[in-house]
Amino acid sequence: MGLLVYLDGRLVPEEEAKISIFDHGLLYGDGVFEGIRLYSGRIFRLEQHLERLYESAASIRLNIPMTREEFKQAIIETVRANKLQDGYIRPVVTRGVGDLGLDPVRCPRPTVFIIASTIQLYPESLYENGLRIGTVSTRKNAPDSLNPRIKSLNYLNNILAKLEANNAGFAEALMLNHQGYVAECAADNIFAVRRGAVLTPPTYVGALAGITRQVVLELAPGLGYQATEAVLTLHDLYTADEVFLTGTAAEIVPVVEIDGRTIGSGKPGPVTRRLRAAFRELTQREGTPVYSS
Ligand code: PXG
Repeated sequence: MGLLVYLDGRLVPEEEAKISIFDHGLLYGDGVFEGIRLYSGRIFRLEQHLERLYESAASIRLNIPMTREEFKQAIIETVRANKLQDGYIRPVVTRGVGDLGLDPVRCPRPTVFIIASTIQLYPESLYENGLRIGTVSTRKNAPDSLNPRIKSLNYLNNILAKLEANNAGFAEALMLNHQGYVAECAADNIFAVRRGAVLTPPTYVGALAGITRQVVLELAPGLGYQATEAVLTLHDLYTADEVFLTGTAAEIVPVVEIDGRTIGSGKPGPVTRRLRAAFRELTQREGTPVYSS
C-alpha cells in the first residue's frame, strides 16, 4: 500500500518500519495501543483516545517519551503524510527493547509507532440484518488480575474468545466475567435496550471504557432515552427489546440473536437505528481537523 509509518520520531516507508525481536511488546505483549477513526479529514474523539492511551500507560508504569501534545501532532503528521480523508489510526507504545527476561527495568526506551491507513468498512448488510452472537466459555480476565480499562497489547483473552466464536459460527463472542455477569464482546462493548432505557455494563464488571460506548451514553439522553450503566445477566440480554455492540471500527451494530434466542423482533430495533444515525451525523460534524489550523 506504500504507507508512511511513524516510528520513534520519524516517518518511514512501511517496508522500513521494523521492530526488534527483543521488543517486549512482541515478547510479552507489554505495551498499550489505541484504534482511532478518521472521518472526512477529522480525527474522531482524538483527545479521549489520547487520554485513554496515557492512562493505560500510566497504569502499567510505562512512560511515553512524548507529551500528549507531541503525540497528537505525531498522529496528525502521520495522517497528513498519507493524505488520508477517511481511515483508521493505530498508535502503539511498547515497553521497548530489553533482554529475554520479562523485567521492564531492562527496557530503557519505549518504542512508539503510529500506523494511519484506510479502513475496510463492514458491509452495509451487517447493519441492516444484525449479528448473531454467542456466549463463549472463555471468561473475561478478572479485573483484579488485569484491569479491563488498560488497553494493552495483551489480547490473548479476547483472541481465545474470538476463536471459540468463529468455531461455533458466531460473528462475535459474548464474554462473561468471572462471576457470570455480562462483560463485553471480544472487541466491542455491549448494550441492551429495555423499556426505552439504554444499558451497558460498568467497566468494573470487566469492560473496556470504550470511546464509542461513551459517545452512545452521551447521545442517548438527547434522543429521549435514559442511559445508564447496569450489571447485566444473560437473561437481561435474552429478554431485551434490542441489543447492540459498539466499537471504533464497527461503530454501532445491531444484534438480533444471542445463543439461539431471538432478540426483540429479530430485526434491528428503532433505538439502535436512531443511535446509529445520530452517531454517524456526529462523526461528520466533530473531530480534530487534520488539514486546517
Ligand atoms: N472492548 C474491547 C475489548 C475492545 O478491544 C472495544 C471494547 C470498543 O472500544 P472503542 O474505544 O473502540 O469504542 C474494543 C475496541 C477490531 C479491534 O478489530 C477493536 C479494538 C482493538 C483492536 C481491534 O475491531 N478495540
